[in-house]
Amino acid sequence: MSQFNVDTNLITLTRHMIHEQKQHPNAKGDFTLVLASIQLGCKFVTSLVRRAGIAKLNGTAGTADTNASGETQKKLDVLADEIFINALASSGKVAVMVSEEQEKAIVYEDGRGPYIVVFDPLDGSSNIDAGVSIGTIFGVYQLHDGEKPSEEAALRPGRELVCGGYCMYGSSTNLVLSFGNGVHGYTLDPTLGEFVLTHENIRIPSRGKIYSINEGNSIYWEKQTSQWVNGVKNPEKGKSPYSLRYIGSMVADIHRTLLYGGVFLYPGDSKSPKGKLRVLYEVFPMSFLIEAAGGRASNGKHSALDIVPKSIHERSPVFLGSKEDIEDIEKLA
Ligand code: AHM
Ligand code: MG
Repeated sequence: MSQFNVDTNLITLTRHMIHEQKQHPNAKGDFTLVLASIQLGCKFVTSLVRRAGIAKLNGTAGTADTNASGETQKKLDVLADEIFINALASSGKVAVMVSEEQEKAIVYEDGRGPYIVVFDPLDGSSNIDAGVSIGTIFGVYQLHDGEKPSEEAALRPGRELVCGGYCMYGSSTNLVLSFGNGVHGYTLDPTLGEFVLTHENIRIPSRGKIYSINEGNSIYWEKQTSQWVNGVKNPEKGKSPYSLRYIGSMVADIHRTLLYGGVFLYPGDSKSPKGKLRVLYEVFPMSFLIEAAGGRASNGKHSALDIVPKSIHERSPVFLGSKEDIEDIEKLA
């Protein structure tokens, strides 16, 4: 801190990456380039989200436009997808990309780089037009030695991620990520255009006071979900009931869960046995962060990071949050 109370020695994400690279003598800087392209994508999307209303970027892309899961695409969904694809491709280090908005993986067979990036370019689309927080979710894998780039190469357990994270476009832009050893949060300083370390080593409390779930689906819930939710709403005498918070943007709900504790649930139910959220680019990166912060990520029975996806848009029930709360839910399976 300088004598005028200005921090002149900021820890930015770029600085952190340069430091990390130095710790690995064989590192060639490839991953630093991938992360630089993700940072660029997040800054670009931030600028579009901030002026969406003025620039007439709210609303659907066009009547016929649906994504790989059959959902209507918003203009910002389409733009965010293009932004991340272009940024990642130009890094020259990404061999395979899987996006929520693309039916098939994008595969570069020219041996350009060792990385596979899975992403949901703009999650929480239903909240876009209301100005509620939305975000980008991403995960990075590395091709095995000698492995050829292909869509199948992305079908691996979340435990193999080398990096997982999200960027939340909320009252500020927050990039939260982990390489498996600790979770760090960076806030975009709009005047510098840099992500500055603001949340070092985020640890999720072992038990929380908040549950987060779309309670409108309760008539379809399975016994495991109903029993646990009823339990925290009607606790034994002397204990307080949990509070309900549900934004409907996974990124914002997970951001709160990481910082305050509690649980975020998107279970399977009689209407949608596999739930809603997609394994590769929603469940895995968030599970990776939650476990790296000391929490628990589950599909209801075992760690969500051990799921082996069979297709790129596969869904899974997911239970994420404070370790002891999630273990209580697993006991009811
Ligand atoms: P999206 O990828 O189409 O935006 O859908 C994912 C979102 C998550 O952000 C959120 O947790 C969930 O859908 C909310 O679903 P619901 O409206 O069924 O509660
Ligand atoms: Mg999504």
